Amino acid sequence: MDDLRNKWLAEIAAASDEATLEDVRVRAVGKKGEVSLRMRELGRMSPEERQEAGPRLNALKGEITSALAARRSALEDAALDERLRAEWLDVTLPARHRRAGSIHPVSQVTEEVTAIFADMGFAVAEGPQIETDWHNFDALNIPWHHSSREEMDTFYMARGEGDDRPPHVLRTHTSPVQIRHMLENGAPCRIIAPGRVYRADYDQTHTPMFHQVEGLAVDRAISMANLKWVLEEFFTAYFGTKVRTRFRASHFPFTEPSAEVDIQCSWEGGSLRVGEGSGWLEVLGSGMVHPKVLQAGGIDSAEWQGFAFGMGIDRIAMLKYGIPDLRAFFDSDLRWLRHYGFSALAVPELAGGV
Ligand code: 2NL
Repeated sequence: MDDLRNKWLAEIAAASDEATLEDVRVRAVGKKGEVSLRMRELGRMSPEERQEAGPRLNALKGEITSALAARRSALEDAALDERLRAEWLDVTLPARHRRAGSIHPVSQVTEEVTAIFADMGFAVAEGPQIETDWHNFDALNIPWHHSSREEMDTFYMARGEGDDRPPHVLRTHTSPVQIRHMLENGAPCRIIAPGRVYRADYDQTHTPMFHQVEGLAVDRAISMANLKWVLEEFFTAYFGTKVRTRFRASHFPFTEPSAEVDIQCSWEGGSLRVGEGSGWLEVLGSGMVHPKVLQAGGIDSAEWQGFAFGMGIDRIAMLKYGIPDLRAFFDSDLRWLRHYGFSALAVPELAGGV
């Protein structure tokens, strides 16, 4: 009995993990374990022998069972201590540095322009960047022989043999968005159409993709005077200082009369300042919508008239934020983006009250 006791207590003490300990338990006090087999032998003993051996075997089984439990809990404690040691983590350490992205000047300025015109009751209209040549040219009274239609200036979509769909182009201005808006919504209307436009042109001051915002207001009694007020209000809010405008007679196929618009500026010490001085800077084209364009938009030109204008977003972004090189806008150079970009958390500020 003592040999049996010493043997199993030694095995329990030597078990160094829970699997080994479970194996010891099965071999000692499991159904076919050594202690259980001994207990079964009690039946073959004389009553005297049984009286002597029975309680001792029971006591031994109890002793082994509690030794197993004690060893199991010691092993569990050791495993927990090991995890606590290995999985230690300093939650007070500073977080890993993650660089925040920035808002591109074109996005920032589009937001600013949209907010200013929204205050004057203009909604934003959007449309496809691939247009039919009808929406991009014909509806705008741009004749067949007009230079802008030539493949030198316009990106035409490739067409396969037997493709009988109308010719498509990458829109060269956002005017087709306004044509679609007129066709779908009729008059009166007050919208701006900001977005990407494409022209086959690449040099110091031109990129093949750039951004434009056009505006359109159609009503019964709208005039060039309303146009001038809206534009002066816009530039004053955009640049945060009172800005005078100068209208020069011009010509576009889609407006009659047409005017190019300059804003007041000064050139002193090589730096440009908008809203002061006696210089002028051309920033915009505009005019009264040509009756044929209203008709192409499904609007009765005997009852309605309107003004329209178009300007480059990239250009007015360069002017406001002092960005010298247009081509760098679309290089995706991270250093440029960090330098000229805006915080996503900075709400566009508007100097509306000036
Ligand atoms: C420029 C010239 C202009 C328009 C765009 C327009 C649109 C419709 C009808 C009439 Cl749907 N006009 N847009 C009008 C005049 C000028 O842009 O030099 N942009 C940079």
